[in-house]
Amino acid sequence: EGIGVQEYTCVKLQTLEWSDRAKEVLGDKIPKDAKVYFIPATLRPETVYGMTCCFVGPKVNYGVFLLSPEKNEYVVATPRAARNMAYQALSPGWGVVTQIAELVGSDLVGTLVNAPLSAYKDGIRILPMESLKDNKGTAVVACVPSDSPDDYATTLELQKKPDYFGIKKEWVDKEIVPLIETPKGNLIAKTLYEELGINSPKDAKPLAEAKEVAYKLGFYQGTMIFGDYAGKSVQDARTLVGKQLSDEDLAFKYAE
Ligand code: A2H
Repeated sequence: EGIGVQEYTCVKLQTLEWSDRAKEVLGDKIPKDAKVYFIPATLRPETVYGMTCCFVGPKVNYGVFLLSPEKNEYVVATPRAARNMAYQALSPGWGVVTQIAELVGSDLVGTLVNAPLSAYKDGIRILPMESLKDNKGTAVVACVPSDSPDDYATTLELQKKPDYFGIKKEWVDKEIVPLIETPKGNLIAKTLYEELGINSPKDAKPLAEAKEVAYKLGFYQGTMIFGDYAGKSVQDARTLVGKQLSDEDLAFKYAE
């Protein structure tokens, strides 16, 4: 862990339909008409257009926490993230954490959520990512396989063994739409995955290298080729999409 402060954008993916297992665990704990959001923490808000699913750690413990009593809004996050949020005006009061339910990541798999600005207007699924860390961000990750090598690697793994992971193949079989033109083409994650001979999400070393190279080429030298800011540099689009999402109450900033 570094010593700097990392500022994330948490995108609000509203729950449309809970998985069967989540319904069992939640029972009648979610208040009527409440909105419950999965809130992936991202450093690349300009990539929301390419979200194909959303990851949780299957063995990670999550809670459902009150975000805003006025708006009847709740979030799914780790207790650790909820505590941090309580000191960033992202809870009912300063330092106040209100938890209404407790679940394990695997309970959440299959839940259907809304993905703002993405190509998938009918929603995307919550899917398992075994390499996801429980102590970073909200422990919820937006899957953007076009631009994140980790997301690409997990997507391929889930596509190979849907039964093993207890998911439906169509939940993960989504077209990967190019979002960003880079000096190494417009599907940087796939290109690096293949170039570095990566075979699975467990290939930690080459994946770390791919992540670094993808960030350099995508974030610093990339140009948007999709969405409202096509033609703009990725760095400009990052600010513009971030602002658009917060203006429309579709995201908030979270630091740790
Ligand atoms: B990024 P840093 Cl397109 N476990 O968002 C594992 N990974 C996590 C995580 C967790 N608990 N919480 C966040 N992340 C991921 C988009 C993205 C990201 C793209 C390209 C690169 C990239 C879509 N996934 O990150 O350690 C999230 O994935 C590469 C740096 O705080 C988040 O941003 O620097 C990033 O890691 C945060 O990593």
